[in-house]
Amino acid sequence: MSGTEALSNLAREERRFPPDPQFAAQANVTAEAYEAAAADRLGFWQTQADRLLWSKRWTQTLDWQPPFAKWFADGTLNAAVNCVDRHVADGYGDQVAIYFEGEPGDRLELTYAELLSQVSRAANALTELGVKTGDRVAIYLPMITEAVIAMLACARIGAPHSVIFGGFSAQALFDRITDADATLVITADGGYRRGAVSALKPAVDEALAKGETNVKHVLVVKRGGNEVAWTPERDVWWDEVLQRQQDTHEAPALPAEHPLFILYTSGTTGKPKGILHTTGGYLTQTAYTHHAVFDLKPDSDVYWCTADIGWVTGHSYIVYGPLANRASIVLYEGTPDTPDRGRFWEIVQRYRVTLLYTAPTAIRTFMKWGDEIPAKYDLSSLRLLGSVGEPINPEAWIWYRRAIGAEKTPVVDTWWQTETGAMMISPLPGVTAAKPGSATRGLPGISVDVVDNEGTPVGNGGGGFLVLTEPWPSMLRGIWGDPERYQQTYWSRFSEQGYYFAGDGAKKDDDGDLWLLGRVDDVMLVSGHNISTTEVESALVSHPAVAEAAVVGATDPTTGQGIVAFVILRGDATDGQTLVAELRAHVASEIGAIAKPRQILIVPELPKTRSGKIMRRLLRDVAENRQIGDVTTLADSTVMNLISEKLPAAASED
Ligand code: 6R9
Repeated sequence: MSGTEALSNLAREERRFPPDPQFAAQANVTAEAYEAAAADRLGFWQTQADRLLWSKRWTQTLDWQPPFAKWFADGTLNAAVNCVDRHVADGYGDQVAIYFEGEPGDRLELTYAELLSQVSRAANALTELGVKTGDRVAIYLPMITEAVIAMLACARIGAPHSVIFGGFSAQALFDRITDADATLVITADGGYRRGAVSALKPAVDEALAKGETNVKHVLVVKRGGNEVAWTPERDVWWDEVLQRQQDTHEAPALPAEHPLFILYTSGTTGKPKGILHTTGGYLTQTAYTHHAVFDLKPDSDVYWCTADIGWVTGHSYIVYGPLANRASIVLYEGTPDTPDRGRFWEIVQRYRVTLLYTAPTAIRTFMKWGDEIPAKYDLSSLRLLGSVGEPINPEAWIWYRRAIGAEKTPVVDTWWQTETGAMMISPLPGVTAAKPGSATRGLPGISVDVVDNEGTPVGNGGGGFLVLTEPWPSMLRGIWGDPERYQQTYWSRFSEQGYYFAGDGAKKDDDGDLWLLGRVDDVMLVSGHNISTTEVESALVSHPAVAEAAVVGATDPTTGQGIVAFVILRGDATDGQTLVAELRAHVASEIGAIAKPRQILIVPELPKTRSGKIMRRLLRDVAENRQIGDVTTLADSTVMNLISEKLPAAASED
């Protein structure tokens, strides 16, 4: 990226959504937070850390030996005590901690007192099964209460968990179990997925048969009721072992830098990286950002994050941040279209959800399904909407606020990564005048910038690489077992400046607000111009016929790369050559003739990872007429066939 390109239509967005005065008047955090953090960054984070319950308060806030950070290192605390015990001790034992909604419609409410007793039993059970402080536990569960309980039980005894998304294969499980050298696996017989039981335990059995592991036991939750094979010495039923435990457990005080979890990110190439997070700094920043960005009022809000617990969003914003703040959370097991496309809105209506956190991929899908579906439900309880996972296209942002937020709720677009552990860039709902499509600026206490190739900050109106210029409390502490790769991946690109390289491109607009442009690997070079896939996609989505778009650069003999777009139409739009011509003209008028796609293919679906991110690598294979590469991380591997079938029709125009 040249760092000087200013082609963007995005950064010229003129719609502004200042906070509603009523919302601002009651907001948890005001503009003073920026000033406090700017005046004394470490002091600011100390104040936030003091919102937690420490067994021993720290004396040294930050020990920074680049790129290795220790936060609050001589303090001790217990993450589970912070998320559960402390609320019960403060008299909130009867408050609902989890509203669980199973996909088939079964429901369960768990109060903080009940959660405490379950977590204590589970902690005792882990101990009985030989798990000790420091041992790693793999968790491979559906979205059920036991997933939260298992994570907190591990945290309670100081056994770092490694949650593996329930959609991963036996091979992926084996790789992660051996890399983390786990001694216990917690799984279920099965879980509900699109109206049927999908088995989980067979994948664990198959994984453990693949080679040597150190797994001594497999703890199995009964959920699906499906038949499972049983290895008597090794396998134990969750219910059986929990039943015989005491429902009290004395939680140890653990050092702030004690490992809390490892979470594997696949990335686009190479073996998965085990991202390591520790306790005190991670909990400080997840709790603070959840408080500040979602404006949680624990006595009255009902908070729902729709992510899966197998991703970082589930860790930080279903479990640790919200529970540390004493939220009442909704936990939903299934898909948004089971039994029908109104399921999410039915859940919002039923539990009177006030704060909703979901991903652009879901929002664009809802757009495609049409406004009339959410319109059938009472969504008036909602008072704030959040987005995470990909850049949110301005039109999707506007749709979200209008069709879901009744044109009144703040929308917070939150940028962060598995590696950052918690939100880094986001509006503050009571402070920031939001711009659709911009994550706006670094949160209080967070230092971000956009730099050019040489690591020099670009001015307003410029573009380049997103970097983090100062350490932050919830930063990854390394890649499990591979300090070299940690240094190489994140700290070598701008080693001279000592910046963390996020791998994303970004732009600063004339006000200095940030516009995230996706992974730098996805940036296209057309006739010497850097064009981001995000910009062209957002231009396409701003056309009324388009619900979703994915754009790639394909080798082109004259321009270096040519832009190829894959487009999903909205529910009522019709396919056709006139439309394709219209879309090309639309992109030209939104961005400039240089960004006009060489080809536009109307497709029924797009290839996405299991966490909902578009896999442009596979689309590049299609666009360049290559054999399609590795599809194992696709959520639905049949999607590529649907797209390839469309290919012959995709003649290029002019
Ligand atoms: C939390 C999460 C991280 C990557 C990140 C970026 C993209 C996430 C975004 C966003 C633009 C946002 N990303 N949030 N891009 N705007 N609000 O998604 O973590 O799975 O590790 O992905 O996701 O490209 O670098 P993770």
